[in-house]
Amino acid sequence: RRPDDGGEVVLERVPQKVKPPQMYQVVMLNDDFTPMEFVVVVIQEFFGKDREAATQIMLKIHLDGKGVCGVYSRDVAATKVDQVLDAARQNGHPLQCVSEPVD
Ligand code: NFA
Repeated sequence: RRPDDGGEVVLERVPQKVKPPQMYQVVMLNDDFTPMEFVVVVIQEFFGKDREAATQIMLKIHLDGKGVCGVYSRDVAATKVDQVLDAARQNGHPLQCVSEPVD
């Protein structure tokens, strides 16, 4: 403090520069070959859905051609995509999945 500041304390407000991170949705694509049961299990395993929610998402993908399995930060979304693609490859299924920024 200054010698003659009379004990005054000044607290400056520092502008908050933090903004929420860009989020990414993990979108799964339909194909004609991957078994429905495999897709349901994958959605349960990697996206933390119960069997009922996973089945609804799978059917949405089957009927609409694609569907969102979850929304995450960039790194987590990329990991989910890798996990799905690895599991699909290991089981000989052509299941595809991508992550894309929301908005
Ligand atoms: N369309 C696939 C089938 O009829 C099921 C499927 C659903 C595949 C969702 C990929 C994604 N066996």
